[in-house]
Amino acid sequence: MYMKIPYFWALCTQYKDLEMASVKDKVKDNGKTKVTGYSKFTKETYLFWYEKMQLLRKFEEKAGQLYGQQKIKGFCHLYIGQEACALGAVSALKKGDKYITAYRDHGQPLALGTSPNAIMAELYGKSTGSSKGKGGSMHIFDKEVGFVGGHGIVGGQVPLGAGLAFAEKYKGTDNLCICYMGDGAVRQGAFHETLNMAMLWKIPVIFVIENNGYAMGTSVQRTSNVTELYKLGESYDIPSEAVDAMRVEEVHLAVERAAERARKGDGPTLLEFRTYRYKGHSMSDPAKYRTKEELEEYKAQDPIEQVRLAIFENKYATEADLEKIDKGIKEVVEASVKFAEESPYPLATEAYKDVYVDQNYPFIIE
Ligand SMILES: Cc1ncc(C[n+]2csc(CCOP(=O)(O)OP(=O)(O)O)c2C)c(N)n1
Ligand SMILES: [Mg+2]
Repeated sequence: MYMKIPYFWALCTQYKDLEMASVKDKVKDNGKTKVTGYSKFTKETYLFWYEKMQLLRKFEEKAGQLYGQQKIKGFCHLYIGQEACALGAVSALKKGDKYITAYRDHGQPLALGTSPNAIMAELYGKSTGSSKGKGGSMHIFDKEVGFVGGHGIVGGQVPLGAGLAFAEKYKGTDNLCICYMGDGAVRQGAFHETLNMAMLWKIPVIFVIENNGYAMGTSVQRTSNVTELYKLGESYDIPSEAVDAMRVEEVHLAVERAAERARKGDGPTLLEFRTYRYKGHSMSDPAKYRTKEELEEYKAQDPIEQVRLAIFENKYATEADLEKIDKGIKEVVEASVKFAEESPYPLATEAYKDVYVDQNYPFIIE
């Protein structure tokens, strides 16, 4: 059974009972919510968001094209439309914090500052890639920026994320782990076991459900009675809230609140980021299970356009300034393609390297 009303409007009705952090800043303008000011955010923050979100978008638009030309092979899941989910977290957290996610994993490392060259080379399967060409699109890793993958098993990263956070608590740091997952992952047993233990042990982890409405072609409504996913955290006494993740400011504020709780020793928070992916599940998905109107309703709330609007409203930059940023991004993306194309494939002798930490692991046959 498919939804009777467009998904977006179903979400709006769900939003109305929620206390959104900056609701006082919003006014109604011809029925559309318009933000008049998130006063705590500076010009630098807005320009950081704009530049990085554009980088994510342009990088992935290029990756999509290259996939079509069969230059990129294997799986490729694009994050287009969900950019605010990564950027609002990066601006709210600090160096030393860990990030982990599923296979839709180009956005977080790009937002954190991993070189676009290393990510593009990984998509090409080249030895200069962030996982030496052995991971591909679903397995980007970058220890330097705290990005711990890139995981292909739905929900598999959830216990790993809690484990990363436990390690920080055990070592006595004030770092935390932000653990992203899709709406499909919350129907996995491992998710529930992890939430239970994380709250019991007050582990400094922020669980983020990126609710983009679908797990492959299956809508949230078709998998459970519980469609307001933040409520799942409440069964484990975890402070939980839904967030309008088409607005990077809302993401930042929610992550900031969760981080404060985690660093104080109060344990996990569950955030349901309400978002949307503009493209199909992966490159081979024509997305026939949803309507054009539904997609357009989300595009009208585009996270980058909303940041652009806020920049103009606050006079933080002119159109010409943003065009200059866009031009720079285009060059960075083009350079990453050149770098990937000119890089060598890994040698066959690399196949057994970096598989096990223990060099004498008995099953390695040279
Ligand atoms: C344990 C497991 N079951 C099934 C799959 C196949 N699979 C890959 S992605 C996916 C959908 C997951 O959707 P969601 O968690 O909502 O993430 P999204 O793709 O929307 O980001 C499924 C079922 C898998 N990778 N792992
Ligand atoms: Mg999903």
